Amino acid sequence: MPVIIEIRQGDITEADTEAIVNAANNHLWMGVGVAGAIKKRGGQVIEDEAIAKGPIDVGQAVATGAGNLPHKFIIHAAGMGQDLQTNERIVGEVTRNSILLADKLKVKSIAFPAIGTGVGGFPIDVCADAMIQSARELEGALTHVERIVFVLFDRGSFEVFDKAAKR
Ligand code: AR6
Repeated sequence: MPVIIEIRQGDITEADTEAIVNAANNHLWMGVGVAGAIKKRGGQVIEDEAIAKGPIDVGQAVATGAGNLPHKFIIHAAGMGQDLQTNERIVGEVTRNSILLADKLKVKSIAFPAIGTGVGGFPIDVCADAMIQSARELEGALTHVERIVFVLFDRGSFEVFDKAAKR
């Protein structure tokens, strides 16, 4: 099945997808950035459920409910360990594992933030290439996921992802 890849600017908690991805660490406590926004709008219940499922290996993902958010699932993508650092290989791997988990959960649409580029300090251009490549590589291998949306908070990041997706 073909997969539609979309690049949007905005707040990921407002994404019109069945699942949204949290930029997580491997112990799954939810700090600032995307995690803070999800916790604020979805409720503490999400962090409690996530922590109970951890720790997980860096590069892996787990799903929880979405609390007060309208989504079916929050997929917590562990892009880093407790050093809060990441790299291209991990970002690619965690993107792949998050999409595969969504597919297993019969999710049709999933939204990602730019993993690692906030607290992680990872460069947005390398992130864009790694995440988009991982999404494209799964085309043809998915049963349920038909739409993958990348939601970028600021205009500059949006432009970098938009350019990477057009290559
Ligand atoms: N919607 C979309 N993108 C956002 C939002 C939002 N509401 N808020 C921030 N961004 P970050 P990381 C962008 O720090 O680097 C936490 O402590 C932000 O501008 O959320 O992977 C977690 O608990 C940046 O481009 O994730 C982990 O411990 C991108 O999302 C750790 O931070 C990712 O920034 C994860 O760090």
